[in-house]
Amino acid sequence: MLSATLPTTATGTTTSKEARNLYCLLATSLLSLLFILSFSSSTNPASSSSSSGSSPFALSSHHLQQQQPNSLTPTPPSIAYFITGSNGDSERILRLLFAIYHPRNQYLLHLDLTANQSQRHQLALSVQSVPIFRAVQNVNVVGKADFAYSRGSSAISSTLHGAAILLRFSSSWDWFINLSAADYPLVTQDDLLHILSFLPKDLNFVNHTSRIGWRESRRMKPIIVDPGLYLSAKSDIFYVTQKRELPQAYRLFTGSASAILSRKFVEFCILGSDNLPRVLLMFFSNMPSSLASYFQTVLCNSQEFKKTTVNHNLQYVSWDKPPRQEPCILTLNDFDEMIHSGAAFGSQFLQNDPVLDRIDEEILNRTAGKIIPGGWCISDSNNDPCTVWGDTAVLRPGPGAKRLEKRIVELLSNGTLHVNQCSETLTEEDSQTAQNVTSDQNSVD
Ligand SMILES: *[C@@H]1O[C@H](CO)[C@@H](O)[C@H](O)[C@H]1NC(C)=O
Ligand SMILES: *[C@@H]1O[C@H](CO)[C@@H](O)[C@H](O)[C@H]1NC(C)=O
Ligand SMILES: *[C@@H]1O[C@H](CO)[C@@H](O)[C@H](O)[C@H]1NC(C)=O
Ligand SMILES: *[C@@H]1O[C@H](CO)[C@@H](O)[C@H](O)[C@H]1NC(C)=O
Ligand SMILES: *[C@@H]1O[C@H](CO)[C@@H](O)[C@H](O)[C@H]1NC(C)=O
Ligand SMILES: CC(=O)N[C@H]1CO[C@H](CO)[C@@H](O)[C@@H]1O
Repeated sequence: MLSATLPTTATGTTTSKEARNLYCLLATSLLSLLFILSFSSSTNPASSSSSSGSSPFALSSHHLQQQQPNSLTPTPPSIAYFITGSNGDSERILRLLFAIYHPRNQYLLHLDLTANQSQRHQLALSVQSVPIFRAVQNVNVVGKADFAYSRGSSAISSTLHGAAILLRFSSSWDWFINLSAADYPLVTQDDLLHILSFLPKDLNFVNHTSRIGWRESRRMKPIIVDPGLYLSAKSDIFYVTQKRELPQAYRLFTGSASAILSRKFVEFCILGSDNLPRVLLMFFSNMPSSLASYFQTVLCNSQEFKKTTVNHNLQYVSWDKPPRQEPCILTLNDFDEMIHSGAAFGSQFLQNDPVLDRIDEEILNRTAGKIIPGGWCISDSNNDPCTVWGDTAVLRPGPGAKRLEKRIVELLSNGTLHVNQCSETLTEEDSQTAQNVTSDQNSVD
């Protein structure tokens, strides 16, 4: 898998060694599985129903299935994560990966072109050195990287590139989530997968609004040229002196760059025969910060998908004072509020900030340098329960699932969902702005 995206990595030479390691691992896990089986059958002989299990390791544990019978919960979904970072972000990406890892998911790591190829190579080697990543083969590194200027439009092409690779790698994921190296989870993967398993798989969680406000003059009408699309060295975005009018053929929506998108919608954007995603792609190619508007505008202008949008990306962000242009850096002071918010992810954190250690300890139950434990980790070792793995369909949701459930129930409640869904109703503020736009345009003419 790795060699598919990173052709320079010599995977061939290590195969036999890997196979041996894997064999050792499987042997160890079988041994302790036998131990668990004998233990559980002696304490609880009544429940010995066996299950075929969809685990890629074909190992399933009776012990764990007693705790959480599969029949009561739907099959957990699978998430495809695309994680992007820049020069020097490898460590943050790895820490984030460890904190959101689950064998059911797919992970694609992207160090953008501001990082050199040796960092990408190093990242791939670090990934290769983790036994579970090697065994499941669900973590990959983009070998041919892109620029992703968040103030330009290259971020859209980079996100679509990531989504396209993930579509090809696995036919089984249900949602696509784009994260940056500065993001961190606020619930465990077991919490998230557990809650998502009760939701329709066509929901898209996307902050969106048609009240464009201050963004109109600063983001919608200016014309930019993003050098990330045509230069091979980092260079500044430049603004064209002319401005353009807002489109009439469709309505613009804007929101935030991070979203949770359904597989169906991602396929619509990348493989679909409807031309809307492509037309908008070209329209947004010279608009500032257009990733924050692209998916929103495609979703809300599509009859098929506008009914599937939920107006929240399940991410916690703290804003500066109005006009809310820049998200603040989250610190220990924000801990209570961000956990309380019931969000699944927080953004943005500084590298190795103490608040991340507190999240690891109190929320994720993760030891430094280890993978976040979940229902699939069945080793008895207190040191690292994830050295032996069982059925990946077994989840152990904790308090985070309750918080997330509450948040999602609020979002999906009768009033909230439809009122906030791609709403086109003009508020008084909007019509004011519309008038001001007209007068602006007159003065330009
Ligand atoms: C790549 O970047 C890293 C970090 O900036 C630096 O230490 C290293 O020397 C660079 N390697 C090459 C081959 O340029
Ligand atoms: C997304 O929307 C929610 C609810 O409107 C808001 O609280 C949050 O700050 C927004 N996030 C971003 C990144 O805009
Ligand atoms: C945290 O993980 C340890 C094993 O690493 C486990 O024994 C303990 O029960 C876990 N605590 C919670 C609250 O899940
Ligand atoms: C849900 O909203 C619809 C449309 O607004 C309304 O007709 C219906 O009575 C509401 N149902 C409940 C249970 O509030
Ligand atoms: C529109 O312009 C008027 C005066 O020209 C100003 O008072 C008002 O605040 C503006 N409204 C908005 C939403 O910018
Ligand atoms: C390409 C890319 O990284 N896009 C966005 C992914 O999501 C984060 C926020 O979580 C954005 O900041 C990135 O620009």
